[in-house]
Amino acid sequence: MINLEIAAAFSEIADLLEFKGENPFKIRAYRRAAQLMEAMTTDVASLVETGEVSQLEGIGSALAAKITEYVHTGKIQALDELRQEIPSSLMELTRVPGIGPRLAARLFRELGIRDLAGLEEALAQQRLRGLKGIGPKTEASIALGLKEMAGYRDRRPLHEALSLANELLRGLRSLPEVSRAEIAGSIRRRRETVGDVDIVVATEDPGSVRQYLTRLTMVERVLAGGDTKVSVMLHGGLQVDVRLVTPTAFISALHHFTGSQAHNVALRSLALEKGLSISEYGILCQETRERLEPASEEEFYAMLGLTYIPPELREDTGEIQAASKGRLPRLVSRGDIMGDLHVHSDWSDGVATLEEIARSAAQRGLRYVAICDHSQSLGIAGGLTPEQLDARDAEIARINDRGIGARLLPGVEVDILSDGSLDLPDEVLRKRTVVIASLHSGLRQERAQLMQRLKAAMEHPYVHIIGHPTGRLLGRRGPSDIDVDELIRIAAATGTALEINASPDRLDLSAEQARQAAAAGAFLAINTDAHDVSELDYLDYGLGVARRGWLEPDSVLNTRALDDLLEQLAQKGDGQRG
Ligand code: DGT
Ligand code: CA
Ligand code: CA
Ligand code: ZN
Repeated sequence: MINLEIAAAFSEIADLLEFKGENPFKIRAYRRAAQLMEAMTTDVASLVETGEVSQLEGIGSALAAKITEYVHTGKIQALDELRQEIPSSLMELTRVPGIGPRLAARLFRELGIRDLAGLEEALAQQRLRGLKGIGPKTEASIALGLKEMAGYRDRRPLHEALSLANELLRGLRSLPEVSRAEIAGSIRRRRETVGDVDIVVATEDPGSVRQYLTRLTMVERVLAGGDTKVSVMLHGGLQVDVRLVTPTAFISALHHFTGSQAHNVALRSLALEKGLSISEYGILCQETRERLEPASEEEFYAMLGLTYIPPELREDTGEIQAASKGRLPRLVSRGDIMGDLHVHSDWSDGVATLEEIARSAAQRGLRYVAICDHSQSLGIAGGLTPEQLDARDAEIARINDRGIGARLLPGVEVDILSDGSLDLPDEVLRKRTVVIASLHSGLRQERAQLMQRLKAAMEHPYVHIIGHPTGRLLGRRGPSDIDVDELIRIAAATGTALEINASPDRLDLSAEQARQAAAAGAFLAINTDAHDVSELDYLDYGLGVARRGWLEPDSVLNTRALDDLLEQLAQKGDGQRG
C-alpha cells in the first residue's frame, strides 16, 4: 500500500530535517504523520481523491499537499531536495550508538567528518573531544558504539530488510508477467542480520519485470540490469538482487539463491556422490544428461535422498546428515505457539490497555498472555509497586471474568538488582503466575558478579524465566559478559526457562545459544516483550531464532496448553520449596 511508502518518506524527511537542526515541532509533525500513515488501514490514495486527506487529524495542509504530491507523482520534491543537500553517508553516522542527527551534523560541519571511515579516523586522533560539550568519556562511548557496529557494517537487522522485501514481493506478485516470486537468501533463512535482499521471480517476460523494478520509487539507482538478474539500490542503502528465471527453473533457482553457500557446497558434493550435479537451473543426471526440474523444494531434496530441510536450518551445521537419516527436528512453528509470556501493559511502560492486549492476542490466535510489567526500581519504565501490581491484577481478573479475548496471566518482569537480590519481596512474587527476572542495570559488571546475580535469580523458587539473558541490543550494545554455558547449566538444573526475546533489536538468546540450551535440557520461552499490540507480531522473529536453533515444540514453554503451562510453572516453586 502506498501508505507505507509515504510513511517511509516522512520519516526520512524528519531525519534529514533533524540533521539540519530544523524546528523540532516541524520534525515531530513529520514523525507523527509517518506513524499515522503506518497505522492507517484505509488507502490514503482514496482519501486524496475524495479530498478527505486534509481532514485527517494531525495532517496539516503542508503535509496533505505532500501526500497528494506523492500519490499523483510518486515523488516528494522537498525530500528529493533534502537528499541532494545531505549525502547518505552522513546519515549513516546516525546509526552509530550515541550519535543522533544533531551530533552527526556538528561532526560534519565542525570536523568535516562525512562517513564512518572519517569518524573512525577522528576517534583515533581523539579529535572529537575538541568539540564543545564532548569530553573524553563521550568520545570513548562513541568509540565503543562504533566497535559494536563493526560486525554490522554493511548489514541490516532482519526486520528492516524483511519489511522492504515484503513490500517489493507484493509489487512483483501483482504483475501479470510474474507467475511466482519468493524471498531467498539470508532473509529466507531468517539470519538476524542480512547483507542484501534476494528475490527469485518466475517469468517468461524478464524485460517487463526489469522495467518495473528500475522505475520503482523506492529505488535510488540501478546497479545492474540484465535478463537474468536485476540489482538495485534502495534509498537508505539496501541492495536488492532479483533473479529472473523461467517458471520451470523456479524451484532450483529458489533453492540455489536461498543458500547458505556452505549448505549448497555440502549439498553439491553429496549430489556428486549420487551421480547428480546441482545448479541454479536444475539437477542434472550425469549419466543420462537428463535435467530434473523439481516442482517443489520437498521434491528437490527427495531427489537427493533427503527429507525436506527448512531454510532456517540450511547452514551446514549437521542438517544434511540429519536429513539423510530422516532425523531432522520437527521445528516449532507458528501454529504451536499458544501464548506470549512477556508483554507490557499501560500499567508500566507499555501503551496498550489490558483489554486491548487480550483482544489483540486472541485475534492472533493466542490463548494466553502473561502481563509482565516492570517492577518498582525501574522508575523510568513506570515500574510497579506491590500495591499497583495488586490493583492491576484485580483488573486482570475482571477482564478474564468477562471472557474478553486471550486469558491474561498476572505476571511481572522483576529486576535483578546489582547485588543479586530481586526488586520485589517473595510474597509479592508468589502471587504472580509468571515471573520473569531480568538484568536492567549493572550490565557492565564483571563476569563473576553477573553470574552470581543470574544464579541467585534462577535458584529463586518463584522465578520462572530469565528475560533477555545476555542483554545485547543488535548493532548498539554487545552482550554482557555472561558465561552462557554456565547460564544454561543452571537453567536446566533449576527448571528456569531462558527467554528468546523476539524484539527485533534484541533476539536474545541467539539461535546458537538457544540450540545449545535445548540440547542441555533447558526450556526456552519465545516472548515478544511487546510494549504495544502491534509488537505482538514480533513473535515471528522469535520463531525465526527458535527455528534456526533447531527447537522442537517440546523445548518451548509457550507451546503448552494453558493447564499444562500452569502446572509446569507451579512445579518450580513446589520442587524448590519441598
Ligand atoms: P547475506 O546477503 O550476506 O546476508 O547472505 P546470503 O546468504 O543471502 O548471501 P548472498 O546474497 O551473497 O547470496 C544469496 C545466496 O545465493 C547464497 O546464500 C548462496 C547463493 N549463491 C549463488 N551463487 C553465489 C556466489 O557466486 N557467491 C555466493 N556468495 N553465493 C552464491
Ligand atoms: Ca543476501
Ligand atoms: Ca545477494
Ligand atoms: Zn526487560
